[in-house]
Amino acid sequence: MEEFEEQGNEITDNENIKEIVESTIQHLNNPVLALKPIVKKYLTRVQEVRQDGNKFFFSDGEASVEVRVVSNEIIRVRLAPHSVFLEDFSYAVPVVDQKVSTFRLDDEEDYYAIATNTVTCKIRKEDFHISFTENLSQLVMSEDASPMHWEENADFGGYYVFATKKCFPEENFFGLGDKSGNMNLRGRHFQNWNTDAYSFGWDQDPLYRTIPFYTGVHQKSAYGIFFDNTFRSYFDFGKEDNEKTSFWSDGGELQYYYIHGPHMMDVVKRYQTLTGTHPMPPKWALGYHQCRWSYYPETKVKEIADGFRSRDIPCDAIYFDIDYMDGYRCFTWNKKHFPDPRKMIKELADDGFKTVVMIDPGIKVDDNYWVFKEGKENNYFCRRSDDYFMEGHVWPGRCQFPDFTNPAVREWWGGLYKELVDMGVAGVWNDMNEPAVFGAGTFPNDVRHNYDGHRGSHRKAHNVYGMQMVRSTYDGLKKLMRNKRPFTITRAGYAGMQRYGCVWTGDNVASWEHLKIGNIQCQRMSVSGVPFCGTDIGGFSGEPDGELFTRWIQLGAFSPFMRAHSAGDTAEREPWSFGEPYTAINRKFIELRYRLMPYLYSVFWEHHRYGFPILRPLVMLEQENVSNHFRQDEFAYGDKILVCPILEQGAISRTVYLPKGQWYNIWTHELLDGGNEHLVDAPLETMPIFIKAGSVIPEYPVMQYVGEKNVDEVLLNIFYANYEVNSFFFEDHGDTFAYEQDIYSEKKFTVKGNDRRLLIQQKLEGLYTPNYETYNYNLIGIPFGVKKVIVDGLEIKDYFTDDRNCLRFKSNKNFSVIQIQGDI
Ligand code: MIG
Repeated sequence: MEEFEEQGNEITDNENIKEIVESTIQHLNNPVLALKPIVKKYLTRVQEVRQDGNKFFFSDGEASVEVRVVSNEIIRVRLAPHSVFLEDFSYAVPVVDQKVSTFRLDDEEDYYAIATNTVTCKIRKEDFHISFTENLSQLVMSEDASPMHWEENADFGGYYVFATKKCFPEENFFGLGDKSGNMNLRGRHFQNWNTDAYSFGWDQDPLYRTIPFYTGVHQKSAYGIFFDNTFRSYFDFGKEDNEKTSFWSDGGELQYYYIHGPHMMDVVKRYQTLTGTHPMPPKWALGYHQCRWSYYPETKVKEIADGFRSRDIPCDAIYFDIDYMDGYRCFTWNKKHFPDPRKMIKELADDGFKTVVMIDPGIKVDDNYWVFKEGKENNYFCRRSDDYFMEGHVWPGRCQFPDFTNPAVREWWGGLYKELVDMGVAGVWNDMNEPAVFGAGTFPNDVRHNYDGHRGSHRKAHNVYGMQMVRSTYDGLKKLMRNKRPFTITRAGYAGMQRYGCVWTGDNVASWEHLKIGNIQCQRMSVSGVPFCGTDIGGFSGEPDGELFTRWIQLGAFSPFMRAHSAGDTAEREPWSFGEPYTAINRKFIELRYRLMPYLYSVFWEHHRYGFPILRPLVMLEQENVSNHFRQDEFAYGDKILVCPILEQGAISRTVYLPKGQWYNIWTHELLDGGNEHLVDAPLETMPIFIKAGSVIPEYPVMQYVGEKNVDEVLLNIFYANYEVNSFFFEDHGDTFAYEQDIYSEKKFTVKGNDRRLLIQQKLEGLYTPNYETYNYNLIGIPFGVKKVIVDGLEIKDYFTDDRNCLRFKSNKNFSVIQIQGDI
């Protein structure tokens, strides 16, 4: 045993001994490692503290810990085993420091305490345990179970780093982005290593994206941990030990942010203040997208486009998967299948279709191919540590791969889209950027990356490769499109990826189980800071029947990103492929998507501007109700609409839990009390959808694509409530960045009713004036006989009650107060 040096804490507790013995045995079983001593070290007693502005440095004589007050609610912790911190650089968090009102350090007998107005971070002197307490309730939100520790990595340099925290009884966990299986993460173990996971299964791990951020909820309160480390990382939520939660990684710095709630919504919003929100997408991107591997030749594309228009099924985008290229060479066209792409794209655009094309990272090794030549001449491709190029086989055959972690490469790559943009391409789809390589899976660990000047091996850069690719795509398109909003979609990514594009969940399967997986995945991405997400509607591989496809379209109508996609070897898969009654139902739900477009667009704005997620699982609506920690089917779409997809074959009804408050069934207008479960009818032509009482839901006329028609009037659906509810309605030009200069209109509606009156108020803000003049009202659920309608003091005679018992009238869009009066 003498070659095993145990330094640091005197290890008395059994758990730690078990851990050491186990890692020792593992170590001895590995013939390479067995020759070297392992050194597993723990922080020991705190010996000194030093303050530098909002940073506090604690030392045990050898190792140092930095505790940095980022804001009143966010505190960052970093560990430096030999007191030398790594350069402070992160792809996820562009700017660390935010506003803090006050903070102070207290030197108590047993601990140091750094307190902001909201939270206190305590560092126990005796053993360096770190904990976070909510000031108001004195509740300990998160607390070390053992001190932070590390192990040298003799092969690569650096350390394996570990944090182990207490897992409180009844504590549940949510987030981590791209995971399959149940929403609640408790009792499970996860790994983050971006992986091309074709036809992944329930609970398969890891998948395509890495988002090392989770929210813990216990004692009715929530907090978050963001472990900003790009190496292969691991999370254990009480699996190995019911009372411990740990996270660790194969290198890099032990650096994490504690993010305070107390509500899960606060945690996610604050996480987005660190990693950013999604920019406003071009409005058309919220429409329906049709994709296929692949539509070619041109006649096929036209046939699909005509198929939508001739059947009056709305669609905004058509995708070109890899086969549009010449021998899978990115930025080229197969001239046999697409003799005049410019003309074709123009014709599609004239018919209201946006063209989205795929671009992969693998560049064919071919000295007659300009992209390869430029990359080679400028040394833009990734190299192995012994200086050979990183080569691997992908679709084009032998390929080399740009190092997207190099800013010069990103700039170059962004410019390569010029010709496509000139031709009229409106969006770009980045695939295979885990990065995926046939056979090997991905790059070997020794591949070197620039990492924006903070050089490293593929171990460090792997998980950010895809994010840096889509970043380069997004930034390049933004320049080329002269500040029109780009549309980009990526498969791989890392925390913060939402600043550069939307995502789809990868190669799913046409099965009912995958419909469930996808429903949870989109919600999980949403509470992990990535709001603009969707699944391949219908399932990528395999064959859905009409029922499954229609149920998937219904769910997809409420996914922030709505795209049907299918693999090349499957049967035709357009919304009309299954005949009636499916075609009509699919049309009805795609139309619903377009009718609700102004609502979705407003919800997107609330995300972009204020950090609210678009999809909100029930735990986020009512975290204090522990049964919601286990409910994962129904979700809120924005804060006004509750959706419960039908996930079972043959179902014609299902139970739905409605959160507290009152809810209108969108189909029947029946008013139901929340805080309960209800059995709801759901024959194939409907899906349970509920609107919160008091909501104002703006609606546009159905269009075959966004912008097809001028909006002459906006329909305001107003749902009566006997309490006060606020709603937002956002509008702007829809495709520029003028909103950054405050050129938009934000309307706030307040609805308040009693048993004889309903009051509707509107407040206008912003510098944008929409073109229409009129609101058309549809008032639902008024419990009294209407005697008077008064708009801004003037009585309106022109109102009526329609056959669904809704009160209908019109007014100028600039009203301030409407009063609906019953008998006095
Ligand atoms: O090796 O481009 O996930 O959406 O259709 C497969 C062909 C490569 C994987 C993507 C899928 C896409 C397919 N791609």
